[in-house]
Amino acid sequence: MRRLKVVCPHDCPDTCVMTVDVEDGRAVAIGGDPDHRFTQGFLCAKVNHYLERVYSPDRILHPLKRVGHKGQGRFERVSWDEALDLVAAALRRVIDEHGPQAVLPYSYAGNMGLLSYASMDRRFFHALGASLLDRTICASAGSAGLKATLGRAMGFDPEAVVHARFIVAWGANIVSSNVHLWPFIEEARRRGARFVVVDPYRSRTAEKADAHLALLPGTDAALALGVMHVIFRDGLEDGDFIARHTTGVEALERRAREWTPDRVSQVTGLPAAEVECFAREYATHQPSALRINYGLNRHAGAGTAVRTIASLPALTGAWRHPGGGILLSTSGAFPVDSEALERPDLVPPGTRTLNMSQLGRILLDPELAPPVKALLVYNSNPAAVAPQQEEVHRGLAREDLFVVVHELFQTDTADFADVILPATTTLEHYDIHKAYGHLYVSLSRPAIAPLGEAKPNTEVFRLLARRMGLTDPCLSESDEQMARHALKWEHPHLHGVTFERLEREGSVRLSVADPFVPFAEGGFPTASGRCELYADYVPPREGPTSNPERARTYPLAFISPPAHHFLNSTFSAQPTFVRREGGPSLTLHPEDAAVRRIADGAMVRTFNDRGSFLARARVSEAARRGVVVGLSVWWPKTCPGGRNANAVTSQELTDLGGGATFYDALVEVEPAS
Ligand SMILES: Nc1nc2c(c(=O)[nH]1)N[C@H]1C(S)=C(S)[C@@H](COP(=O)(O)OP(=O)(O)OC[C@H]3O[C@@H](n4cnc5c(=O)[nH]c(N)nc54)[C@H](O)[C@@H]3O)O[C@H]1N2
Ligand SMILES: Nc1nc2c(c(=O)[nH]1)N[C@H]1C(S)=C(S)[C@@H](COP(=O)(O)OP(=O)(O)OC[C@H]3O[C@@H](n4cnc5c(=O)[nH]c(N)nc54)[C@H](O)[C@@H]3O)O[C@H]1N2
Ligand code: SF4
Ligand SMILES: [Mo]
Repeated sequence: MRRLKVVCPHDCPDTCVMTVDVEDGRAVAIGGDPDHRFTQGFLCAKVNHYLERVYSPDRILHPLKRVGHKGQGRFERVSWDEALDLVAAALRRVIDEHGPQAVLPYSYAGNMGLLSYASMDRRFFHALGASLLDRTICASAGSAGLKATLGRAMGFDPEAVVHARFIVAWGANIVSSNVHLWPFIEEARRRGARFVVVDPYRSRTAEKADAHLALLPGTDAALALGVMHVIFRDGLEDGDFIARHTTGVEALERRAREWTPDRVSQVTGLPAAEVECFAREYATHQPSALRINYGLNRHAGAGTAVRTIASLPALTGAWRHPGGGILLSTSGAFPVDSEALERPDLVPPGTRTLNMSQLGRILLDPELAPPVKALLVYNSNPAAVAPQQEEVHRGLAREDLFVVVHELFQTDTADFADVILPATTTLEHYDIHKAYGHLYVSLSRPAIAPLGEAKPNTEVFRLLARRMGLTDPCLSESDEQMARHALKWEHPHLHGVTFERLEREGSVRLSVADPFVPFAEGGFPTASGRCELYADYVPPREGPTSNPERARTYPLAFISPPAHHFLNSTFSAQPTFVRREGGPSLTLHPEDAAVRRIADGAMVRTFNDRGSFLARARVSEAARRGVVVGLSVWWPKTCPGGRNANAVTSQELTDLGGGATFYDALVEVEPAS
């Protein structure tokens, strides 16, 4: 038996290193790497069962072509040669008739390895001249907000949170979606830290908190303005840090003056006393750590909210201390060479960019010129995860749209395919990983041979490039060649780190201080070199207080955060996890349930003018009044009625970054007949 190490590729801040025991070419056991400082020897509730996924009888192991009508899900096995010929012929036909921009890639973070996420695929589409995809479905509003205030997606060293005295999980369900941070928070609490959660829903993380501020969705910036109000009113600011390392304090202070705790209370639905208390504790307990996350990123004003909240630590000087400051993503600390990986220089000038959060609109737009005629989907399941599902499904069902899906499982998206190509798991391919929740670079080597005829993303696009007669030498580079150029090795954060060392050690911490205290002495990577303070509140498009007219018809704010045992729509059809989650549900407050005559366990219909879905009611105070919660993301075809939470979400975008607004949706709920 051999023990090997591979990296978990899923869209999760923890990027764990796992151990895989292999016997006669078969993986027989899996675990968290005990030697890795962030993984700490354990995996999450999902990936603990990874071998069920790798060896699932439901895996797609051979190329398939459609035999039934679109969306019906009837396919027949073909050889790789035939599948590639079909795809190449269709792409040629589309390009001849409509030009290369009628081809659209659609991918996201099903696999976050640097090679699997964006390397040969991008080179291929760039060389082809395909439309570009703006990958906005998750993090773009927050990235834009963070960049505006701090200059880059960076924050406190997550391991240093043990030193914090006051920790806030703000729009962050750490126990479910960032579980390897939890032991560090527990250690801080053993040392006396207070832990507060800001979340409209009593999540698993909120259940464990010292205090839970259940505000209305999308009102976070108003809460932050209230905190600033109290800081200035009571003279709790760090004048020295502000003077030396920030710009814009006067305008910020003027704005904050308008946000009395009473006004904050009206907008957020929190008692004014709770706002006061939170503000005073935040300002006076140092180091204070704000772990903000994507839960507060899915509203119309999300970019401004992150920009505003990211201004808080500079006001109190929290950045001075290990574990102090704010953290959304560590990804900006990694010197990734995306020019080398993706070759944007190959993009023909004038190529258009289409926003992935509006896929339905794009596919149904009669004016789009050229129309999208070929869609190549990989690392993503848009029929489940993209907003406004009716439009997405109608678009994917277009008879004149050629759809290729590279997948491991027969997802709802794969049901719409003309050609399905089988993909490998992380155990079966090579990759190199950064992280967005810690500071380690890791190399992942195959532990077992690909199952059936499965191929990794890089190989699929190498093969397609050849089939399409594309000859740029970069289109035939090997995975290892690309990995060698994936990082800017001469960057100071990689001082002393080489590719060879990575090969030897598997996972290496960036050569930053330990603990890393990025802005203790200022040095913000903004244009001014200072933290660019800013504060404003952009209300949710569909909030009960911000859009009372729409709220008359659809009075409840709907959010659909990840279920504990799912990872977006990955794992959502794996029997163990379906059993544990117990079927699609809608949590609503007892008072909201009572006026609608909804009993716990009853089937309910959640609807608005965009669509509807069915789920079982969970009547519980875990949802605050006026907010209903549908833990996600279920596969639509496994839901009663064939639709999931995204039936009611909208394709409108965030203020900054063009992000999706999944949690900005008003709905009504009724008993299902
Ligand atoms: N188990 C599990 N882990 C995951 C994922 C998963 O699906 N399952 N997904 C991965 C991915 S892609 C991402 S982006 C992250 C997502 O994980 P997080 O970044 O933690 O984001 P969410 O779970 O979407 O939301 C976190 C919390 O924010 C709350 N929330 C919703 N609206 C608001 C709001 O307006 N304000 C505030 N303050 N809170 C709000 C939600 O109720 C939820 O409890 O996790 C990753 N990890
Ligand atoms: N209602 C609602 N909708 C949401 C969210 C929500 O909280 N609520 N969350 C949003 C967020 S944060 C995100 S990030 C998006 C996520 O959206 P996606 O990135 O589409 O994530 P998944 O649904 O997990 O789908 C990823 C697919 O990639 C496949 N895959 C895995 N590895 C590989 C590989 O190596 N190669 C190929 N070709 N395929 C692979 C998996 O089998 C899976 O079906 O969803 C968004 N949608
Ligand atoms: S999903 Fe996240 S927590 Fe689970 S094993 Fe992968 S990286 Fe670790
Ligand atoms: Mo995400």
